[in-house]
Amino acid sequence: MNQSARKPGRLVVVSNRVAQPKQTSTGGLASAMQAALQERGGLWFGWSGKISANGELHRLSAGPIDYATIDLSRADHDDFYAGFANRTLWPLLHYRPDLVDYQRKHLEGYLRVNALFADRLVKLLRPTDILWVHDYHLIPLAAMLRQRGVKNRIGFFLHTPMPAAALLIALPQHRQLLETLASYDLIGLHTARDLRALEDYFLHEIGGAMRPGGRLRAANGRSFRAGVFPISIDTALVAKAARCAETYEEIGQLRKSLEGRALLIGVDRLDYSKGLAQRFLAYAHLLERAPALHRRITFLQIAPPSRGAVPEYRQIRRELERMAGHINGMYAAPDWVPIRYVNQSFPHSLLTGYYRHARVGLVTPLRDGMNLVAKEYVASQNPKDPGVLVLSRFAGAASELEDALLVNPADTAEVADALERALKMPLRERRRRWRGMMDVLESRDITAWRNDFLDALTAAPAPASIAEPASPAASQITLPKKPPDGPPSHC
Ligand code: GDG
Repeated sequence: MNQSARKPGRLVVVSNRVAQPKQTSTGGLASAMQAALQERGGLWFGWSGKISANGELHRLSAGPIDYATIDLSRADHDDFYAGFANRTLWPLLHYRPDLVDYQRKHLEGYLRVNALFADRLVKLLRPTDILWVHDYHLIPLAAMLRQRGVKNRIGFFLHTPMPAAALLIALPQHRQLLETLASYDLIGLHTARDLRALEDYFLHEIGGAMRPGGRLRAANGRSFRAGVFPISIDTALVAKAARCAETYEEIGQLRKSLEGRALLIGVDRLDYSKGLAQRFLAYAHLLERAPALHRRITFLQIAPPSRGAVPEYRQIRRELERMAGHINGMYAAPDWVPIRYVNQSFPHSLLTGYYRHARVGLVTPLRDGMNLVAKEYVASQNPKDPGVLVLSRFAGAASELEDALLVNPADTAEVADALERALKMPLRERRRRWRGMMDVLESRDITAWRNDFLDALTAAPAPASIAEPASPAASQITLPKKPPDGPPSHC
């Protein structure tokens, strides 16, 4: 039995969205949280996904797990979720300052919803609970809970990259917002690069210090630990699902439709961080310079739409439709379509079957915290005849999957080279590379990830025992009377 399972106290998971029982499309993270909650007993708290005027609290229990979700008002949803979280923080955290739309009203909404979460959650907590908060939507939540007297251990995991300090300081009010991270006891990041960026920001931009034992001390006096915890997948489960999918009718139909052509596959939420436009260009580059490959390969890009309320996402959708149409118009033949571009989502088990059938997995985000598709593609392969992963250096997964063909997604010629190499790669090399990556995924799967994080959080010094001044008060973030220097809506 692992250490975290032995510790008393419920686990309380807090995330923007909650995977409730009986919801079909639960991903790896949702299953990992459900397994941890099942093991310790606990509560999962977050937004219900519904919009209503009265902020209704919904309660549901399934075995040892309680679910508590709240509705958001239209204004809260627009300012917090569609605004500050997804039009300010998301592009900033993905190195896209050109897309950052900072509006004071959105920051106010973000703080308002975090305060609403804290108000509702504090009433549900018990003194022995251990809290695990997820992602960029909830940066100031611990500070707001501490203001309300919460002394429990609170951990935070950032699922996105942590960008370089030089970029973070472009965010108006960055110090007041990001210093609230010090109210957590443990901060988990995907890679050593993300950890360096966080340390650099605290140490060199906002006057923090490194304490003995590697704890970071913020200028406001509170100290916390930050560490690298690369998220993973349920490797054995994915491998099994992919084997089982061989018998699915849909997989048979795909195989038949390919008529012996090699399949290249990409699976990504429709998001500008995923580098889909650059990927399409790289594929066009390959078709242009290797006519011998025409009719012999097919690229299937699955891209379920996401965040349709945010204008940038509607724009990328239009752009990709145009590009796919253009490439097919240039190169298609009466009996061959070079790109199959599919804007819909599929059951996860079916996806693993598609991965298994693909000779090349194309995972080329411009920036990605980890990228679980890369790991799922590897775990889905047939060990006797595995495909090749072409992976962006800027996905967190690149720090672990060194046997992939690593590329800079902005260099379309380099990506085209890698695709050609992957398509021609001898079986022996494919097997060697796959084994190297699978070893990583077998030794560090999603269960190891959650246990490592929870063990580290449980081992962190109890918050009450740390001599410290009052934690930073996120509600005290002072909004400037007039906009700071620089253009008002872009930084
Ligand atoms: C964020 C970070 C980090 C995709 N299409 C379908 C579908 N998926 C599943 C995949 C995979 C998951 O969604 C996507 O995970 P990623 O990691 O690739 O990307 P994000 O959604 O951006 O996730 C990322 C992750 O958080 C975890 O920390 O790795 O960097 O951005 O599991 O298989 N699932 C189903 N149908 C689809 O059509 N059922």
